Amino acid sequence: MSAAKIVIIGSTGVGKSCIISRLVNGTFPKSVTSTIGTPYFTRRVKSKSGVLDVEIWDTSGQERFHSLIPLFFRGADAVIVVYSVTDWDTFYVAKDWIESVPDEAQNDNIVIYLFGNKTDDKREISEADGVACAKEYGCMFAEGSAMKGEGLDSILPDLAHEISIIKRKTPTKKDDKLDLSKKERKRGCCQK
Ligand SMILES: Nc1nc2c(ncn2[C@@H]2O[C@H](COP(=O)(O)OP(=O)(O)OP(=O)(O)O)[C@@H](O)[C@H]2O)c(=O)[nH]1
Ligand SMILES: [Mg+2]
Repeated sequence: MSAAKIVIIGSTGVGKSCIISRLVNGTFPKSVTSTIGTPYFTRRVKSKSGVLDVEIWDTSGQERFHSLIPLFFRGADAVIVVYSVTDWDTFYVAKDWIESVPDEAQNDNIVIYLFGNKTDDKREISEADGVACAKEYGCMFAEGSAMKGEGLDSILPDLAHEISIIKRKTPTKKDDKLDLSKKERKRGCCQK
């Protein structure tokens, strides 16, 4: 089975890059700068369905890059939508993403995983709010802390399992590659 593509999105500062660092290296970075560009990382994940290689694509939550994010949904099997449990604004942004991802990705089967980060910090959003949101949109959910290394262990195995099931059911689109040039041409008139 070819590598699965997972894209991580959410407002700036919610901890996406730190979460990836935990998922890929098992460490929390001592210092981290806001992401520019879209680096990706690879990992081999064991799940109930066997072994799956995954690519995890980091993105920038900065507003000025917002309209570029959907470019990276092409060919994606899953997105991890991150908010910070300390900040309602990031939760509303996460909801907006959850609503728009299947359309933007042109993939109704795309797996969506909602993750509430920074549970070690002063909380504004309860776990019940997160659970209710995930239930409303039918997505997977967990919350935790990249800083403490809590709540992250099951993300990749659960996603890999779900992706494996969907990949077995649906034929792969071999030509579904990222094509920046086409999208770039569209921008400038009516893109967000
Ligand atoms: N308290 C706490 N702080 C965290 C946690 N995860 C990340 N941070 C801090 O949040 C800040 C932003 O983390 P990043 O990983 O750069 O956030 P990001 O979502 O990648 O931000 P952009 O790249 O700008 O979109 C950093 O100062 C991290 O140390 C966490 O679980 N708890
Ligand atoms: Mg980042």
